[in-house]
Amino acid sequence: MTIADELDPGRASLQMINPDPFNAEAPPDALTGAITPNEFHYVRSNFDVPAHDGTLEIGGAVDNPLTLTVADLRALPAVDRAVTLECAGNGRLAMKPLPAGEPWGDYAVSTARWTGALLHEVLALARPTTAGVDVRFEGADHGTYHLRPILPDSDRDNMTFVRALPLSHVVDPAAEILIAYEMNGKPLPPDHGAPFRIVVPHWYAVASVKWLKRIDVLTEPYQGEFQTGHYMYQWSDRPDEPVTLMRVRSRITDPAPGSVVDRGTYTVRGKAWSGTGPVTAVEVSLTGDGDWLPAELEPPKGPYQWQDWTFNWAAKDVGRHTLRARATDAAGNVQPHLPPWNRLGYGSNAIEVIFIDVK
Ligand SMILES: Nc1nc2c(c(=O)[nH]1)N[C@H]1C(S)=C(S)[C@@H](COP(=O)(O)O)O[C@H]1N2
Ligand SMILES: [Mo]
Repeated sequence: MTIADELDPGRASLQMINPDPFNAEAPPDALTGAITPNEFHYVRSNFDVPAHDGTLEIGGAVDNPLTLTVADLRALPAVDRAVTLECAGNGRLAMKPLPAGEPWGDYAVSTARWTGALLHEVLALARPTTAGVDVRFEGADHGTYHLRPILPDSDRDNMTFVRALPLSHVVDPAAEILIAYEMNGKPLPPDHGAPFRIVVPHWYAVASVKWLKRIDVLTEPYQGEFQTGHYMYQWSDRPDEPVTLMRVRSRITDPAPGSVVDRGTYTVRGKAWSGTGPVTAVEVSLTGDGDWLPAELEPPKGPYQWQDWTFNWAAKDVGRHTLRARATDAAGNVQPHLPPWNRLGYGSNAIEVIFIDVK
């Protein structure tokens, strides 16, 4: 039996974190499926949903500047990829002292199937020059930033969402960065970047610029509020680092934390993912005393999406029981017991601990 069979999971809905700009976590149930339905995919926006005229301009250090429409993108070969997106601030609430920034719990993570053109094929049409270093992606969203800027020359009342990636990563066919115009088979919803956005597999989702308006090839490394101000790990004991790949993480999706169950044998279920994946092992501890027992880990359904795992748990004794889950990835990264504290609260990937009362 699974505990999910016993519990009424309740009606799923997004958990609003901030109405303006609209930021919301996925409902816990959204983590149980392979794909998160559009209406339950978490939303993280730094500004209001902008107007977008439907065109994408490509310029900077290119030999053939271009303006493209969604029809032009649709005319290119379409690629479909399920991609797990996680906000770099996901799990921030677990950090003590609590950093500034959106107080995300643990549900700013979701997996959608994105369809679009390959960014490297689109960029090739514009013919980047050999002087290119970074590629700058500008969203159509702009206005007053709801957080206090970090960079001294950021004008809080007049900001635009801009991110950059190294040109070498953008032109690498293996990176499979998409300019996506469909999410789970439907045109992109407004909150998720309509009419098109980039989707950067394996990276924290801040790299996946929504409402994409301009792409520019730069001959100098890009600096800006959302690149070298916010979205930097500010460690207390070592130099700052940019937020890039998702850190290895597992979640327990069933049983629900704090549930009360009868004695019996249960299937504990969860998800695990990593930007330096795939995940190679998930282990469960029932005592917190070093008893890491292997969970059954499913192979990845695709290269960029979370993996399922299960663990058979014999709940023999009445009382409070703790369950911990810990993932290890192909690069040898293992989840830590404590979230790696940094001043802006990114990359929180500590081992999850839940308790269940057996009656
Ligand atoms: N243009 C634009 N793109 C953006 C953002 C934004 O504020 N503006 N937020 C980023 C961040 S921090 C995250 S976590 C993801 C969230 O994508 P989603 O809302 O589709 O889940 O979008 C990224 N792309
Ligand atoms: Mo984010």
